[in-house]
Amino acid sequence: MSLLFSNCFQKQESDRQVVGVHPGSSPEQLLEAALEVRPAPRQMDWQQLEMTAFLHFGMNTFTDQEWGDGTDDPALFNPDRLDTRQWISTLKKAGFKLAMLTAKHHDGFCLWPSQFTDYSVKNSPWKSGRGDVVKEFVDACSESGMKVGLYLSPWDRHESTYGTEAYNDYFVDQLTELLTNYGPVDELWLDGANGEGPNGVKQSYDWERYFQVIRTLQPQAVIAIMGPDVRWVGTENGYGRESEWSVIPVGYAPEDTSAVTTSKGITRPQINPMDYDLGSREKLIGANALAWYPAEVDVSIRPGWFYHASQDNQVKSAEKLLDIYLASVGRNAVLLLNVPPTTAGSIARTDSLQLTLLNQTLDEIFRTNQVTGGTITPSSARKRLETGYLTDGSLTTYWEPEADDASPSITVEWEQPRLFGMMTLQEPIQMGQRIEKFILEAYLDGAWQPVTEGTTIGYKRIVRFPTIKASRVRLILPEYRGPAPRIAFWGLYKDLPQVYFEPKEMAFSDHLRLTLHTDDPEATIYFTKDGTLPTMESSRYSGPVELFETTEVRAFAVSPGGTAGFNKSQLYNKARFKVLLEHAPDIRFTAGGSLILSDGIRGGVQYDNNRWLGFEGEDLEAVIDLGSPTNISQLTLHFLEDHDQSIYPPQYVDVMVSSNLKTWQRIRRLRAEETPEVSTPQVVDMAMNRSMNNVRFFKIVGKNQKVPEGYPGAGDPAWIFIDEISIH
Ligand code: FUL
Repeated sequence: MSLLFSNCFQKQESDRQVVGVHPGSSPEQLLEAALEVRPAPRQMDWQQLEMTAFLHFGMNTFTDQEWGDGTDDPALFNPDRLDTRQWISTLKKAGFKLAMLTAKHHDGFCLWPSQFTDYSVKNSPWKSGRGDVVKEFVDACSESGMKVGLYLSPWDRHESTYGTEAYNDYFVDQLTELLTNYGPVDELWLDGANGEGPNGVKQSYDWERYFQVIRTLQPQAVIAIMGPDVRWVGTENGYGRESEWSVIPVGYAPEDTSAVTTSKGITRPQINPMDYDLGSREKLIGANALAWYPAEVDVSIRPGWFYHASQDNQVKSAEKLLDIYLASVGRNAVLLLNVPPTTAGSIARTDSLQLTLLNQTLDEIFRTNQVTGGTITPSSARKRLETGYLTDGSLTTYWEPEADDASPSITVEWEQPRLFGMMTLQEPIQMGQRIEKFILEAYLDGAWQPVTEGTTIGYKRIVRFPTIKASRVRLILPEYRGPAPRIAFWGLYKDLPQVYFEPKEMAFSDHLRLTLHTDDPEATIYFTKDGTLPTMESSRYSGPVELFETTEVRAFAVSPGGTAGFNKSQLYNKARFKVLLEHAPDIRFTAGGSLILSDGIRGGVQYDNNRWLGFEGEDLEAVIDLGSPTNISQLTLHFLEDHDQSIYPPQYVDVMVSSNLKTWQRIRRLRAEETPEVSTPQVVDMAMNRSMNNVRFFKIVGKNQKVPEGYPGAGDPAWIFIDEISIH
């Protein structure tokens, strides 16, 4: 078999970050090549940071924009209370190991006094033009041992040379300033965005030249996103892939294979980071170069990347952040969480509060590894498996079964049963990535039973599953690359006690019997029914609770050790009257029953959010029972209109009344007002204003129509979607 072992640019490191493969290699040869790929030292260091933070700060902060166009006046940038120490100490306390600042975003405004442009802090009133945010940032980092990352946008909407070769010189000059004057930098983030500059022209970026400059000036820095060391995971929602390979084909053309090593410098990997599968065995077929190219998950704690006061109440909760942590760090990636400083120059209180809570939560969960207290027995071991090898947190001590062990597994057993709902696994990735499948089983009721399973592990994999109690569990590794799998770390942890509501959110007519559960049998549940936050002083749950009115129930659980789970809340709405439907809605759009039509809450514009009742091609016919003779002045029906989904309000609605449910008298025909053509979904009200005394029964008949001419699906039966009938 022929492999071209290439050492990527840094010859002295003799690393195997990129391994070239001859075109036409067999699947076995490709697999063997994949096993040879190793992280470069800089990638190894970066991967172990686990939690890194993004700080989007700049002109956009002050103009309340996401993408400035490069024309905003430098005078607008005035962070007179800038407190970079507050940024770094907040992030440090929350467990972040690297902070990355947007030294220049797409608007081109530089947060340091670059000598190559006037569009920078030196022309802002801040510190009379003598300020330097990059310097204050790196100083704060070095004071507290935080690693430094810099984002420098290649797309520049201000710089006049953008779109010409001179811009590549400009970019290199700026990189050189940043990598020479501010001490060590551990990550350089080069975004691929390539829009038009001020002259309406796009730039052809000289990536290889940029990479050379970075490698030369700061060889320990990983080059992310467009660079060869760190890959964008492919989403910005915080969720990585379940199967995440760090060894992937990088798509160099065959004639380029040598280019990853030689005078041409470092070649940019050619991949589609958004592919569902990047590194499976099937994906390796046809590859001519394989690289260690691990994933980074970038996501913002707020909807935007920059700070906007209008998003202060949309900060992700610690509970959501925990989920993101599990789906990034826990899926073989590094988390890059954006926490944008405010116009006041600091991280907002809401954001830092959620970060602190996240940190406490991670501490709680991962403090006690249950595997530590158990007796470990491997199916076989190449060397003796010393105590602690699997739990000491070091990647250099690991377990490896004999190569002839047909079903490698490790068992852990305790004298007393343990509770757990999370598992962490790590491979010693300094020797590559091998595992393709793992299974966790527990010995319960006299037999081995599956608990959870997964595919890749890589640097770290965390899986969450419903809490179980067992005194013997085993980890089976049925599929792997190479002669044997290797495990460097095995952790089993107790999850936070979670509260479940039964039934879930719903409308009820007379009363509702609510039960609360927790997956930790020893935990205590506290709850409130008045909308206030529950504490350990609140009611203690001891059995089903009867609800007679619309109620918001809030609850949390506490384990005997004092570990509290997240607060959960559910709203139970008492329906104001009964609605009986002549025909049932479509099975997909029942919203849990017709009571939802009178629960006092309108559906919003999303047709499939489980609040709307949907009827396809048939009329809507409903009888309303107000319970007793009532004086009313208005009846309003709320329908949805969403042309893409063929949802239209009825052609007309007949409103009828009755005193005996037998004879009906039509009192009004309602028509929807002609609305101007809208492409976005909207709620359409059809109202009858009329004072009536002593009515108890109404009937409404909504005439379904065909999708009108000129709309998608014209001539087909339309859908009627209704939520809420309001009667006053
Ligand atoms: C993107 C940019 O366009 C966004 O503004 C943000 O900086 C994000 C992290 O990268 O490509």
